[in-house]
Amino acid sequence: MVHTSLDKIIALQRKTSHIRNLCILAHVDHGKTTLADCLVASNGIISSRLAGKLRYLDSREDEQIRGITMKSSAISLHYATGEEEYLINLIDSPGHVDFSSEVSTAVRLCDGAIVVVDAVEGVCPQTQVVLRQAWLENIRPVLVINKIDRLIIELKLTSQEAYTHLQKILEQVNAVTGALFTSKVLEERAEKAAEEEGSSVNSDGEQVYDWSAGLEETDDSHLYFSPDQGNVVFASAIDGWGFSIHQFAQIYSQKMGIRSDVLLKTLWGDFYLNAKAKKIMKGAQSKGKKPLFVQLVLDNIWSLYENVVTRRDKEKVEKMVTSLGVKVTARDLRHSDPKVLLSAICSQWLPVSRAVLSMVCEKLPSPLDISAERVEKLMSVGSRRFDSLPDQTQQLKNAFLKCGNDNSAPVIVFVSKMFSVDSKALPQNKQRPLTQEEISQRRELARQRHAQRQAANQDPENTANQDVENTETANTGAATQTAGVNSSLNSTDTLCAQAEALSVKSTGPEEEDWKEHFVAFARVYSGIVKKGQKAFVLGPKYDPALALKSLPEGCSVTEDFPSVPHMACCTLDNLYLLMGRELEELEEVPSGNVLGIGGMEDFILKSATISTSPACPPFTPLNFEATPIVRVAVEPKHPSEMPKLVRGMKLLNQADPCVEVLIQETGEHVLVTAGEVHLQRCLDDLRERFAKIEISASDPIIPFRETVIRPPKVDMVNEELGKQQKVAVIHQVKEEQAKNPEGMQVDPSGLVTLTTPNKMATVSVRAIPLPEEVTRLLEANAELIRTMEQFSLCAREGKTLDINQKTLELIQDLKDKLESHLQGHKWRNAVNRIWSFGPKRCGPNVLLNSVEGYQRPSVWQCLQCEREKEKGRGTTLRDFDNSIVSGFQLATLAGPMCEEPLMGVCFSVEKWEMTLPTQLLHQVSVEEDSVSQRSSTETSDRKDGDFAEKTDEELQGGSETDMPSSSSGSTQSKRKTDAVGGLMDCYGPFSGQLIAAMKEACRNAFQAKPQRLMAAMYTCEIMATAEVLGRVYAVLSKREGRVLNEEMKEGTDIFIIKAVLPVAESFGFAHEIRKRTSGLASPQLVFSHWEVISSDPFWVPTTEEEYLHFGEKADSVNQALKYVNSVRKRKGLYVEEKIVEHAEKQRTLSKNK
Ligand SMILES: Nc1nc2c(ncn2[C@@H]2O[C@H](COP(=O)(O)OP(=O)(O)OP(=O)(O)O)[C@@H](O)[C@H]2O)c(=O)[nH]1
Ligand SMILES: [Mg+2]
Repeated sequence: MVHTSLDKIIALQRKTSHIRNLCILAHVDHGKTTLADCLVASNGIISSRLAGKLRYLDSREDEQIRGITMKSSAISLHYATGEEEYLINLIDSPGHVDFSSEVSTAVRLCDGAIVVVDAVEGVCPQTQVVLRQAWLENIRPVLVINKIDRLIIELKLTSQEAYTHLQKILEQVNAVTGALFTSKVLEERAEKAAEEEGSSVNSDGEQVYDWSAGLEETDDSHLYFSPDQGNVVFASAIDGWGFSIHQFAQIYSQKMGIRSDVLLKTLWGDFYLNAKAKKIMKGAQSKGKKPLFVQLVLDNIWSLYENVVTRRDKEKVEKMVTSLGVKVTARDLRHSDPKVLLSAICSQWLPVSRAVLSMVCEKLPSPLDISAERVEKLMSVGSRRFDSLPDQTQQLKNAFLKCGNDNSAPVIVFVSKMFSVDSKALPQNKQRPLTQEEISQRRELARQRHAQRQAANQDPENTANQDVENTETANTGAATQTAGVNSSLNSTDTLCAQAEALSVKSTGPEEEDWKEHFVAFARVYSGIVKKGQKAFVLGPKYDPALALKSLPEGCSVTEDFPSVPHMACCTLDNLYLLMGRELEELEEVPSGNVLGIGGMEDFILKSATISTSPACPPFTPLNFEATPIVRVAVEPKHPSEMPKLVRGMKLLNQADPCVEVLIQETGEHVLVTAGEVHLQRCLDDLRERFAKIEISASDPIIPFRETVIRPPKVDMVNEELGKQQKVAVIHQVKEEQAKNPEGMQVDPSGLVTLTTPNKMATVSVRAIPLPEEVTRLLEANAELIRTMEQFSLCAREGKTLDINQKTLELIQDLKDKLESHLQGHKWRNAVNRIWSFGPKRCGPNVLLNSVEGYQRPSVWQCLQCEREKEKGRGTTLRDFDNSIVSGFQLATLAGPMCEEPLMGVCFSVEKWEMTLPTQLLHQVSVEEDSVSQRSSTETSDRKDGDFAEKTDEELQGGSETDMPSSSSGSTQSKRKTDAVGGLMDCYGPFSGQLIAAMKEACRNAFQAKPQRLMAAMYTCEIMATAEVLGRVYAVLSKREGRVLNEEMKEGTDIFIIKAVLPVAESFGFAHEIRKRTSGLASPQLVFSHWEVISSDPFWVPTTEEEYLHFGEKADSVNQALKYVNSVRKRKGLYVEEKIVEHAEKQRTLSKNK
C-alpha cells in the first residue's frame, strides 16, 4: 500500500463535504486500537502484517506495557472508493474508566463515532457510558461487532448459534440507544405542556398510544443499529477481516442473479432461500430453515476457519483460495502459524478497513451536516438559553452551519485538551534527511577546508598572500603577513561556522531539549486558520454580552483593545496535522478539520475557544463522567527540588483533562486522580516528564464522612435492647457529663446547651440524623443550593440577582421533594425553617431554626414572588445570626471523630438567648434607628464566604483584625460595628465567642448521638468465567466487598458480577483479581456513593450478652475504629492505642518447672 503524501491530505482538507471526523469508542479491551491499526495499515503508515500487533496509536511506553490505551490520539487517513476520495480524521480513545475524560475530549471534536462491541462480552458498562456520551454530544454512531473469531475458536458456536448470539448483542445495543432516545423525547414532552397530560391520560390503552405517538413524531430510524441499514460491520480486527451485508449482497447478486436491493433487505432477518422455487421466503425460524445470513455469510467464514485453523486441510484451503480469487504466497501457505495464512486470505477477501471506512463515509455526517440543535447546544453555556445570547452571537450560528472555507468567515476553533510532546517530536526540530543540494554544499565546504589546510601546511607565506588577494584587505609588505594570517583564520572560521550552521539546522537546538511543549488538540468549526494569525482566546467563563459592551464596534484582533475578563489575544504560531505519533507542519487549516496548535500553553490551561470574533461564546464545558476521588500527597525525595515538583505539577495539570492538583491547608501537595491506573500514570508522568525528579507519593488519602444515626434497636449480638441498655446509656451520659467543659450541659435526649465564656449568650443544639433520601438530594443539588445562597447574600446586601426561570423551577422542585421526604411530627414545617446548609454553605447537612419566636429570612427567599422584607430586622438575635451560621459551617467541615466533613446531619437550634448588658443594648438600638437599610448587613457577613474554609484558630484570630475593616465602607456602619462587634471583653470579640460556642455545641450534640463513619464506595463490575468465580468472590469478601447481583451472559459461560466495594479497600484490588484469576477477570471501578459503616467506632460491650460474646476487652477488629485511627494518625491527631495490655510473661514450661 502506498504512503499517502502530505500534499494529498492538504488538498483533501479543503473538500469539507468529503471529510469525516470520527472517534472509536468502546469498553476497555474490545479492540479499538487493534481496529485503528487495521485502518492505519490501509494507508501504508504501518505494514499490514503488523496491524493489530503494533497498536500504533498507543504511543506511550506504559500503554504498550499495560496493553491499554490511556489517552486519545488522532490520525488523518485517506480513503478512496470509486471516484470519490475522503479524508478521515480518526481519534482512538481509551476504554478504561479512569480515562473516560479523554473520551469526552475526543467526542467533542467529532461528528460521528465507531462504537466497538466485543462479540463475546457484548454490551458492558463502558459501552453504555460511551453511547451516552455520544448521545449527549449529538454525534452519530455506527457499530462494529468485533472479535467474531472468538465465537468460532473460543466458544465453538455453530454458525446458527452465532447468528442468534449476534442478534442478541444488537438488541442489547439498541436497547441502550432506545432508552436514551425515549428519555429525551419524554423529557421534551414533559417540558412542552402540562395541559396535554390531562387530555391524554384517559385510559391505559390511550396512554400507550399517546406515548408512542410522541415518539413517532420524531424520526428515530437512523438511531438504531441494524445490518440492513448499513450501519453495522461484523469484524475480527486481529485477523484483519470485516464485512457489512452490502458486500455480501453485491457478491451474491452477481453470483445468484438476485437483485442486490432485495438481498440487502433479506440478508439479515428471518428469511431463507427456497432452492426449489428459487425464491427468498420469510419465516425461517418457524419453518426450521437456515436464515440467509447463516447460509450465505456465516457458513463461508466458519468453513474458512475450520479448514485453515482447526483442521488445516491444505487441499480444501487451496480450493477456497482459488474460488475466492485471492493470491497467497507459498510462504504463507507453509507458515507454521495458521493465523498468518488466515490473515493473508481474509485481508484480501474481506479487508476490515474497506468495510469500516466505506460504512463511515456513507453513514456518518460530514462537518457540513452539523445540526442546528448541536450548534445551539455548543453555544449555550450553563443554564443560559440560546435566544438569551446577544444578537451578534446568535448570528454566528450561521457560520457554524455553513462551515465556510473562505477568508471572510469568522474563525472559530475549539480546543478540547492540551497534550505535551517532546520537543524532538516537533516537526521543526525533527532530524530530516539532507537534500541533494545540502549534501553537495557540505561536500564543497569540506573540500575547501581540506585544500586550505594543505596549502597552509606547505607554504604559509604563499597562502597568506593568496588570501590577501582574496580578501583585499591589505596593501603593504609587513602588515600583509599578520593581516593575511588573520584573514586566513577568519575564512576558515567562517567555513566552520557555515558547516556548523548546517548541522545545527538538521539536528535541532539542543538546549531546548528539556523543554516540554504543549499542543492544543482542536477542531476548526468555521473559517480558515492560518499560521501566524492573531485570534482571541476565550476562557470557559468568558461572557460575550459583557465584552461586546466594553469593546468598540467591529473591533478586530489586530487593534489595541481594553482588557476583557477571560479573554486574551494570541498568535497561532504553529499548526500541525496530527498523525498518531508524528506531527506534520501545516500552513493553514480550513474549517471542518481536526488539528494541533502549538505555542498556546501560556494562554490555555485545559480547554478553550479560539475565535477572531469577540461575539463568539465559549463552548459548553465537556461532560466528564468520572469523578476524581483518589488523592495522594506527593513530595520530592530531596527537599531542595520542591520548585521542580511544583512546576511539574503545574504542567501535569495542564496536560491531563481530569487530574486536579492542589495544596492543602497542611501544606501538602496533593494529586487527585480518577483511579489507581490514572494515579500511576500521573506519577510516572511527573517523574519522567514534567518534574524529572525522584518523588515519593503517600498512600492514597481516602476520604470519609462522619454522621449520626438513630439509636440502634438491637445490640451487637442481635439481641433486642432492653432496659438494661438504657441504664447503661444514662450511666454513660452521666459519666461523660462529668468530663464536659464548663458551662455545658447535655440532657439525656441529646440536647446540648452551651454558654459563651462571658455568659452573655446561650445556645441549645440537638443533632438529628437526616433521612437518607434527603442527604442524597442535598448532595445532588449542591449547585442549586449555591445559587440560592448567592441570592440570599445579594438580598442581604440590598442587591437583586436574576435567576432564570428553569433554575427557579428546579429549586421549587427541590423544595417539594425535601418536603415530601421530611414528614412526620419531628419535621413539622422543617423545610421552611432551614437556616443554612453546610459545610461551605452548600453541603449535605442542615441547620434548623427551632428557636421560638425568632424570625429570619428563609433560605428559599428566591422563590417568593415578592422579595421578602428582612424579617427580624433590628433584633439583637438577627445581628448575630451570622455567627451561628459560621459556627455551624465550622462544625460541619470537620467532625469530632477524625476531622472529616459531616454528612446527613441536621443541627436543630432549639434555644438561643442573649443577655447583653442594657447599656450596650441601648446603644445598639439607638444606632439602629439611624442606620440605613443597606448598612444593616452585619459585621461579619461580608467575609462569611471565607469562614467555611478557615480553621478555627485562624478564624478567631482573624475576626479581631478583620472586623473593623470589613465595615469601614460607611461611617454609619462603622459606628454600628463599634456597638455590636465592639462587645469586647477579656474573652475576645463577642461574635467570635458565639461562633466558637455554636461550633462546640454542634460538636457535642453530634457526640451525644450514636456516631458512625461513612465510607466512599465504588461499584465494580467483574466478568469472570465459571472456573475462576470462586476466587473472585474470595478477593471480594476479603476486601469487605458486597455482591449485589450475579448473572450469566446468555450463550456464554461468563458471569457478570456486580458488587460494591469501599474505596479504602480498593487499592491493589484490580491487580489482585487479575493475579488470582490468571488475568481472566478484570474489574472496572467507578465511584458510586457514600455508605454508613454499620459498626460503631467507639463501641464497648454494655449488655450481658455482649460481654459474654466479645469478652470484657472486646478487642476483636473494629473496622470503623481502624479507619478513624488511620485518618487521625495521618492528620497528626491524638490516637488512643493500647499496644500491649495485661501482658503476661512468657515461660517455656518444659524446662524449669
Ligand atoms: N480474538 C480477538 N482478539 C482481539 C481482536 N481484536 C483485538 N483483540 C485483542 O484484544 C486485546 C485488546 O485490544 P486493544 O485493541 O488494545 O483494545 P482497546 O479497545 O484498544 O483497549 P483500551 O484502549 O485499553 O480500551 C488485545 O489483546 C487484542 O489482541 C479480535 O478481533 N479477536
Ligand atoms: Mg486502545
